[in-house]
Amino acid sequence: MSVKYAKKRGVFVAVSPYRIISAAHWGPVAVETDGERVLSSGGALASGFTNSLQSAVADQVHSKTRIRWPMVRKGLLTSEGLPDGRRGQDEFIRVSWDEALDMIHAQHQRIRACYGPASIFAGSYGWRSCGVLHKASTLLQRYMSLAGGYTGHLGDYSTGAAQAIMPYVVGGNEVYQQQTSWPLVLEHSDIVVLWSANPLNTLKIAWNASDEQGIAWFERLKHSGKKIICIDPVRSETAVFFGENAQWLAPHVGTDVALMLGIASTLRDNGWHDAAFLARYTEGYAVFERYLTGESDGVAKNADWAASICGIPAVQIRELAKVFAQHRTMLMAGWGMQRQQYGEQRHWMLVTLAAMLGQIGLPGGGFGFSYHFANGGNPTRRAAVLASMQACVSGGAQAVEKIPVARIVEALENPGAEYPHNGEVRRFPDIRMIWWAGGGNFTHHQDTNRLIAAWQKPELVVISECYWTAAAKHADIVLPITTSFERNDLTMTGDYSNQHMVPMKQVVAPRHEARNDFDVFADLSERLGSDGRMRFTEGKSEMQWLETFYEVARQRGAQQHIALPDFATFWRSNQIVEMPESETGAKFVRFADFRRDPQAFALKTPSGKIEIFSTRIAGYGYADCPGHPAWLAPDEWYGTAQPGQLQLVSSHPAHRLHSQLNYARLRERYTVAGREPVMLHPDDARTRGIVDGDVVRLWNARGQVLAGARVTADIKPGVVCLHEGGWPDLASEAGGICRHGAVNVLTCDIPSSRLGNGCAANSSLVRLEKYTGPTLAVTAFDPPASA
Ligand SMILES: Nc1nc2c(c(=O)[nH]1)N[C@H]1C(S)=C(S)[C@@H](COP(=O)(O)OP(=O)(O)OC[C@H]3O[C@@H](n4cnc5c(=O)[nH]c(N)nc54)[C@H](O)[C@@H]3O)O[C@H]1N2
Ligand SMILES: Nc1nc2c(c(=O)[nH]1)N[C@H]1C(S)=C(S)[C@@H](COP(=O)(O)OP(=O)(O)OC[C@H]3O[C@@H](n4cnc5c(=O)[nH]c(N)nc54)[C@H](O)[C@@H]3O)O[C@H]1N2
Ligand SMILES: [Mo]
Repeated sequence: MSVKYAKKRGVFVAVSPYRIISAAHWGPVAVETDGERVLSSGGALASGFTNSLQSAVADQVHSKTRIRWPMVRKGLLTSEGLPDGRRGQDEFIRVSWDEALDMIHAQHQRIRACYGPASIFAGSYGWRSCGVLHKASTLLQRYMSLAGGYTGHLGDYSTGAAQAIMPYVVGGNEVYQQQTSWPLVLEHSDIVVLWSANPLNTLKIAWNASDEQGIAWFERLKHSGKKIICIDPVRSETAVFFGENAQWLAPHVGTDVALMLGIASTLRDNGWHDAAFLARYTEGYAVFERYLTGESDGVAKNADWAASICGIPAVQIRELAKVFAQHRTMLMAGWGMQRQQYGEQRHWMLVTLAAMLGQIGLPGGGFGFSYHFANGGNPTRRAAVLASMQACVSGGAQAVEKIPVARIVEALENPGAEYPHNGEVRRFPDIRMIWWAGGGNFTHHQDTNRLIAAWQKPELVVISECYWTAAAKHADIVLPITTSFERNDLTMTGDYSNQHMVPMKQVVAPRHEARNDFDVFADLSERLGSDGRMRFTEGKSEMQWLETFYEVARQRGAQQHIALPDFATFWRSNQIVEMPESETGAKFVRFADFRRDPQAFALKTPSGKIEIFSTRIAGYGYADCPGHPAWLAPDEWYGTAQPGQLQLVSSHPAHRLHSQLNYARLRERYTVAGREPVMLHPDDARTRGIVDGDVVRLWNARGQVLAGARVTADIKPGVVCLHEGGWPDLASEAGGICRHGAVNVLTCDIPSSRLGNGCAANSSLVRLEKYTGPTLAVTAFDPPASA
């Protein structure tokens, strides 16, 4: 269907009533518009599953929490450079775009001249909207590369521990790599274990647009007659989806390594481990075996020992060892269990267990760390893949410094201090300016009260946002940015499959004074010098960039005998292009080459083999990450809980992406008493006099939040689950309580270890009681009064 356009408020938009194709992390969407407003939206692929997130476009565009125009905090206007007042408490004043950009330019130049490029933090981590052009954080970094460099970030919050350890163990990160293809899993696996994985929730999104095939593969698994096991303290949406076709095992939070050791020990004691595989394909098993048997530390890690730590009965642990050894077993692991103190140990021990089973590199056997993410295992297509915007202008500066992404508060607190990271000694930069574009750091970072204190230190904080998030409310300068439905872009679907190419066509004109990140940074680049704009934009408009990225795809496609129409025809058609299937993609088995010929296809580890003992890691001498996988008891877990304390997990939410869409009507599906729901077991509710639907207070030494009680037997007693991404709503009265239930007010901000320095949010204890204080209305989604 071709779309008719008319000029409205200076831009061409589709005319009424039309169905426009666009996309989000949650897949391609068809948006119905009258040219002025979004009327409705839904999935544009026939995937057979309804993804709730796709219905939210009207709320995204028309939300009353949109930022309408540039605003400046009063304390900055009254004393530029030496910020006055307190971020988060000051009034905001409306300014024009030119005033805002002039002010940013002047302060940016002053700070850069005084303290150098490392003082400017543009790491700006986050799930900005998808698209190959309007990549908020990339555009920020592109502008900063023109300005002379900046401090960037290392790693991510998702897999900070696993992605750091895996290269030492198997030579690649595993978490963002294609998995053994689903058709082979369905054909060959007998047992599928979902270890700390909840694909029913987490497959709703991908880093590009989701190709939406993952849940259908799990649906086929459900009816395959194979044995399915879910290991999770929560009976997750996935365990519920499998119903009686799956077994649910609920260990104490953070104790999975003990459970895996108990299984490993049983394998070894019965001679069920694959000694030939270990000898041929691994390095250092003998050292690990001395730990397993207790020869090196006096503690045998047998099933009884494991049971006393993880809470799964020893008979069940022995049974797991037996069935794993007797069948083709695929260990599919998610990432919640590595977002913990000593998180590196989880996936290292899981690879070790898989190595003992000897099935790595066989179809349907071994391990897979991305079946729950971005539809890993959905076969890779033969594809014409789009090019995309780069973070560095030609001849520009790269990041001059980087900090592990989840150590931002530690960095703000300790400028100039040395810290260990992944075998190096690094030094924190002295950060004086922060710019976030495309991330929600006030919802994503741990220990919000500690963050708020550290956040007062920089001389300038700029936030580019579509909405009045908590970060925007704690900024000096707030810039209103378009949503992806107010601009043109392009995306592939499937981070691994490249299944489709999708036009992301502008649906409506920008709301209020919102502008594209691209145009904001182009204007600022012009202020950097006479050729600044030209170097940033390369003289291209939005549509010219898209045509450039498309032409690259067309050339890549031609090499694979895929013919794409010319750009104008493609764009006019308003259609998704599906890429052809690939036989090699469908037959892909992870580590098959290595298994076939371990010399010719040696892994990128020092020994070329799977490293169960790593001489390199042992050489770092980290107490929190020894030379082989080990059980290390965390500071906050079941074993250290005082009477009344509960283990807190902050899993990823079903009806939003982190904090995105929290303001949308989808809230009605999950809120309890108008707040974030907290899952707690009936036993824990009863002893506290709590019934389903009550407002409860959760607290620890770090902070306190209100939430709505969801009393359910779908969680292990002693564990509570409050999903990540709820918007903070900290009251200045009532001791700073969060009225809404933002979990990071309660989580601890410590590194997973000094190897990965990853996020360890899931190692936190809390207390919980029925709330009896004054009624506190939720104001998280209200713009500041002055806005
Ligand atoms: N306790 C706890 N905390 C966690 C986690 C956990 O499991 N537990 N998980 C962690 C993980 S894995 C992650 S990935 C992080 C997620 O943290 P983030 O990725 O930072 O979270 P989002 O809510 O997706 O934030 C994206 C922001 O970008 C804005 N945005 C969208 N499009 C654009 C655009 O085009 N331009 C601009 N300027 N802005 C845009 C959105 O409005 C939103 O505010 O959270 C981490 N935090
Ligand atoms: N709908 C939706 N999908 C998403 C996201 C979203 O916000 N919403 N976020 C996306 C992003 S950025 C990421 S990184 C991924 C996150 O993917 P994951 O990190 O895998 O997701 P989580 O929900 O944090 O954790 C998965 C499961 O681990 C369990 N778990 C927690 N602690 C433990 C433990 O100690 N042991 C065991 N065995 N299990 C434990 C949790 O209860 C949860 O069910 O999801 C992605 N997909
Ligand atoms: Mo993530």
